[in-house]
Amino acid sequence: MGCFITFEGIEGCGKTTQIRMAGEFLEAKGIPVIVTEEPGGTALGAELRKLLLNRSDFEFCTESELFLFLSDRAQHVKELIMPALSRNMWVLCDRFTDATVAYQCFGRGLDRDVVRGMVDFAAAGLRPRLTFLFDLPVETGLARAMDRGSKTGYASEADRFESEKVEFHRRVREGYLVLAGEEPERFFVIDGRKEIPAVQREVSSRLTKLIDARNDG
Ligand code: Z5A
Repeated sequence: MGCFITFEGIEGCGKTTQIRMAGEFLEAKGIPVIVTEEPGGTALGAELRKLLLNRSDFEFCTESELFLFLSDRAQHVKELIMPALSRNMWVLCDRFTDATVAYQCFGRGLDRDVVRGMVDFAAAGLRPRLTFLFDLPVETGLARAMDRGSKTGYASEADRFESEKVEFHRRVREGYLVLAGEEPERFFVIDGRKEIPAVQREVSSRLTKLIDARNDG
C-alpha cells in the first residue's frame, strides 16, 4: 500500500507551491508519486471545481455546497486515490477532508457532528497518514492570493471563496488549528510566513523521516 499525504491551509498559504516541490522531492528519491487536488482531481471533479469556485448567476445554499465537495471527493477517492495507493504509489493531495471541516463547519457554520459521518462516507474511510498545515495570518494569505492574480492576470475576479469576508477566513484558520490540536500525530504544522525555501526544507525533512520510518518498519 502506498502513502497518502495531504496539504492544507487557508487561501494563499503556499500549499500548492509546496506540494509541487514535495512531488519533485519524492520523485528524485525514486518514489512513485501522484500530485492531485480537491476539488478537481478527476474529469467530474474538474467540472465541479468550475461550478464551486467560479462566480455564477445562481446561489448555493451551504448544504448543497457541502454535497458538491463530497461528490468531488467520492469520485476522486474511488477513481484515482485508492487505485494509486493500491499500486504502491504515494499520493499527495492539495486539500482533503480537513478542508471540508475547516470551511463548511468552522467557516460556514455546519454542525461538525452531522457532517463527520458524511465526510467519512465520501472518503470511504480513507485518512491521510500525514497532513501538512501551512499556517499564517489571513491578511498575509489573502494579499498573496491577490498578488498572484495581478501577476498572472489570471484571477482578475475573486472566486467565491476569495471574495468571502476576512472573518470567514479567520474562522477557517482557527478551525484548522483546532483540527491540528486534536490530532498532533497526524498534523505537521509549518509557519507559512517563512520564505519558500525554508518551508520547503521543513517539508522535505518531515518526508525524509516518513520514508525512513517506512523503510525501518
Ligand atoms: N474548499 C472547501 O470549501 N471545502 C472543501 O472540502 C475543499 C475545498 C476541498 C479551492 O481551493 C477552494 O475550495 C478553497 C477552499 C474550498 N478556497 N479558498 N480559500 P484551492 O486549494 O484550489 O484554492 P486556494 O485555497 O485559493 O489555494 P491556492 O490558490 O492554490 O493557494 P495556495 O495553495 O494556498 O498558495 P500558492 O498558490 O502556493 O501561493 C499563493 C501565492 O503566494 C503564489 O503567488 C506563490 O508564489 C506565493 N507564495 C507561496 N509560498 C510563499 C511564501 N512562503 N512566501 C511568499 N510567497 C509565497
